[in-house]
Parts: sequence; structure tokens; C-alpha cells
Amino acid sequence: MTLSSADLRRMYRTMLLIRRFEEQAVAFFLSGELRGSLHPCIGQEATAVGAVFPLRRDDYLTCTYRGHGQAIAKGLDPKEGMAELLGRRTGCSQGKGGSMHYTDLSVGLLGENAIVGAGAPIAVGAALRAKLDKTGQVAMSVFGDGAINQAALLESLNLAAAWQAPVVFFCENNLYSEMTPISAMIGTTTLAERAAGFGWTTMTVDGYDPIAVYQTTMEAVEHARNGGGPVFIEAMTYRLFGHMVGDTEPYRTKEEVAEWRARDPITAFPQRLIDEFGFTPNEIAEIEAEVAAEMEEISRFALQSPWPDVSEIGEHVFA
Ligand SMILES: Cc1ncc(C[n+]2csc(CCOP(=O)(O)OP(=O)(O)O)c2C)c(N)n1
Ligand SMILES: [Mg+2]
Repeated sequence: MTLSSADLRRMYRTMLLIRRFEEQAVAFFLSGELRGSLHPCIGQEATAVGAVFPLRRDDYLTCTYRGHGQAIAKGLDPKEGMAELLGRRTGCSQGKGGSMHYTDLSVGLLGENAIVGAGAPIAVGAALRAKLDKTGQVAMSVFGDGAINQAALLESLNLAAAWQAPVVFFCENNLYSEMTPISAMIGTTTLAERAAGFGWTTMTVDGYDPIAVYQTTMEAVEHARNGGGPVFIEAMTYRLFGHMVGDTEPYRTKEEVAEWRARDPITAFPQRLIDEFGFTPNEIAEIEAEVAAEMEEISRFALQSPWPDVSEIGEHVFA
């Protein structure tokens, strides 16, 4: 599974777009344009892009309130994503879902979810349908380490194994569930060994290495697609930002954050593209300029979009 120069370029461009998109979202939050709460995936872009790029457009995806990066990597139009954050009618959920409820069926995005672990049974259901209808689709559920004790997730682990559903669970182990360190929550060393106990194939990967995440996930997706049954991936990652905007981060040390920041994929990956893959500094600068121009367009579109009308308040609420 070698990645072409075009693949690597697209990978870095998407990671950078996600970083700039979320930095802009934080700025909109602080200026009062964005209401509610915001949970950026800043620091976890390599994990997001590496996990989602192996999926086909018609494969299914569920993710969490921290899922802006995965949604963009899956093909969600970032203009619609930013408009959704600002509550505008042009948003992917017509401005009614906000930051934690991105949905776009046209790219297989079955939804972000604010309820920890709640995306897992949805993905297993989608995978079961794909299996019964022999469509060749795979479903992926992305969740955090904090979901590992949720009943819905444990029941999903069991049923997916019993049904041999074509599903990939992608666990972003960023070492914290909100403000609680992982060591205070489980007695095993890894989360993957939990899944192994249910009969899943398991894999672990360095979530700060986008190429490793891509290759591991591609293997998992092919395994599930070819009838091999469910696969659980545990990716070790870290958020360089707080749990949400406003988090004062009393539960971790500045030294710990600095250690991970030294490996920040947004700076490490372009350097690797130059050192290992023959990219020139000019090519990297060109990508940065492209992303900056796209971000201006994204923000302009969102700010200029209309608000939903009060008369639409009941639409898309009940079937
Ligand atoms: C069922 C449920 N219980 C509790 C919460 C409150 N809560 C919101 S985020 C969060 C932490 C989840 O951590 P993790 O799954 O590791 O994801 P991360 O935020 O680290 O990406 C919790 C407990 C919730 N949203 N849903
Ligand atoms: Mg976590």
C-alpha cells in the first residue's frame, strides 16, 4: 500500500485544512459568532485523516462531538461545516445541529454524536445492513477512550462479533476522558485487548503518524470488506488543545503537553514530506497558501449565510 505523491499531498492538505478550520472555529467562539460548546481535534488531525482516507465515499461513518476532522476527511464540504458551526441554514444539518451534530448522508456521514459511545450501535446496524444486502460497504465508528466502559459500546462489540459485521471501530486513545486519565478508568493496559476478548481482530497504531494510521486502517477496512469480520483499532493520540474551549486543563502538566507538541503532526509531517518523500519547501508553501485562500472563502460563506427561519423549527425533527 504505497501512497503516491498526490496521495501524500492530499493527506497533508486535508490535515492542514482541518487545523486551520478549527483554529478559525475557536476564533469564532471567542468573538461570539459561534454559540454552544466546541471540542476541537487540534493535535489529532493525523489520526482523523489516516483513519478516514481508506474509506470509500459510500462507506458509513459515525463519530463524536470531536469529529469535525473526520467529517471533512470523509468529504463534508467545509463551507457547510463552518456554516453549521455558526447555526446558518446552509450548514450540513441546516444550522440546527451545531458543532456536535454534523450529518451528511451524501458522503456516508451518519452523524457526530454528543452521547459518548452512541455512534457504535449505529455503525454496527449500518454494517449489518450492508452485509445482508451484500453491498460491499464497510461502517466505521470513531470514538474516544472514554467510551470503552459504555454499555452501548460493549454490547456493540459483542453483537458485531456474533454477526461478523463489516465494521471497524477506531478508538482515539488520547489518554483522557474529559478530565479523567485513562489509568483511573480501566484495569487493562490497552483498550484493544478488551475488543479481543469479544472476538475482534485488533490493531494498534501511533496516531501521530498519518501514514501508519492510513496503512493500518486500510488493512482493517479491507479485512472487514472481504468478510473477515470486525476490526478494532486503537490509535495512540493526544489533543494539544483542551477538552473544549474554556478548559483550564488542571488535570495535565505543561511538560506533558510540550512533549506531544514537539511531535505535532502539522509541523512534523511536512518536514517528513521534504526529508523522506522529495517534496520541496516551495511545494509545502503552495499547499499552505491554497489552504489559507480556501479558509477565507469558508469563513466568508459561513458569515454571509442566512439564519434558519423560525417557521423551519419543526422541520427534520420528526420523521
Ligand atoms: C453517555 C455520556 N456520558 C457522559 C458524557 C459527558 N462527557 C462528554 S465528553 C466526555 C469524555 C469522553 O472522552 P473520550 O471518549 O475519551 O473522548 P475525547 O473527548 O477524549 O475525544 C464525557 C464523559 C456524555 N456526553 N455522554
Ligand atoms: Mg479521550
